[in-house]
Amino acid sequence: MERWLLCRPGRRFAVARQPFPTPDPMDLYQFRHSAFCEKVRLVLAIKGLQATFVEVTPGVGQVALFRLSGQRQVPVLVDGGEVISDSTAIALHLEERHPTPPLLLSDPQTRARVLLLEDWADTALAAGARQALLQAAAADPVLRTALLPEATPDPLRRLVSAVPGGWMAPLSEAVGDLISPSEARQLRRNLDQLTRLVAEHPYLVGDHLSLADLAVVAQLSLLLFPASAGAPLAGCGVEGVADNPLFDPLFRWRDRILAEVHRP
Ligand SMILES: N[C@@H](CCC(=O)N[C@@H](CS)C(=O)NCC(=O)O)C(=O)O
Repeated sequence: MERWLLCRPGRRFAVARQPFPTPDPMDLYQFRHSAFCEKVRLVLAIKGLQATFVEVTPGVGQVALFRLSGQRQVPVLVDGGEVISDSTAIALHLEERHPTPPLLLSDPQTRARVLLLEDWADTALAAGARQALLQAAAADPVLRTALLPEATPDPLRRLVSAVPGGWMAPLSEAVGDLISPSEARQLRRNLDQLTRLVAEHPYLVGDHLSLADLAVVAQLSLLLFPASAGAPLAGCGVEGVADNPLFDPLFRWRDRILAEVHRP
């Protein structure tokens, strides 16, 4: 069946670790640079599952996504006959269908810690990281051009890149996307706490990799893009965070988790 009505063709690729195909083909509707989509890709990768990644075009693609899933946000996973939206719901669905390796850990207390930390990553950390990235992109033409949807026509891409950074800041402010000084301080405090946690323990909860680690790692990708983001984003990030030596151990931990998941 043709599944390309939603999105521009050309971006289908699969997680490569699984030696055997899963019984049901899965499609992940995504924005490539969304941290919530990255979280789902990490869950798929650690479980060795294959999925076709379908890049959704912001706007027009989301109308079709609404028809598919009843809402307009990515990620959406289509697993056989089931359509699941929201990264947490997708992670829980995959955990139930493919319990190995377990990402919620076994005992109820540990599971509760994993889910609480995952929710913190998806809310407070996600909001801070997104605002900090938008602010950085407003000032940096390379960053904001690289973050444009892949379907963006070249003339518009050139136009966005040509706008001087200072001109974008008031626009960003007008739509309430700029991070306030107190939010920026809170983000740095939270990153500092995370840095301390990972300095003492290889994983955020218990002795094994869990959904909490993957949720935090996914959001950190907005602050310092990992190698998997590709050129020119890989290695770029939010000034004051990505280039802050205090956070080096945190991003080294992030890269170690990505290596464990077999992702660059
Ligand atoms: N709680 C959702 C959040 C998903 C979300 O915020 N998705 C963003 C991309 S990062 C989106 O689709 N934004 C488009 C829109 O809201 O129209 C999850 O965990 O999946």
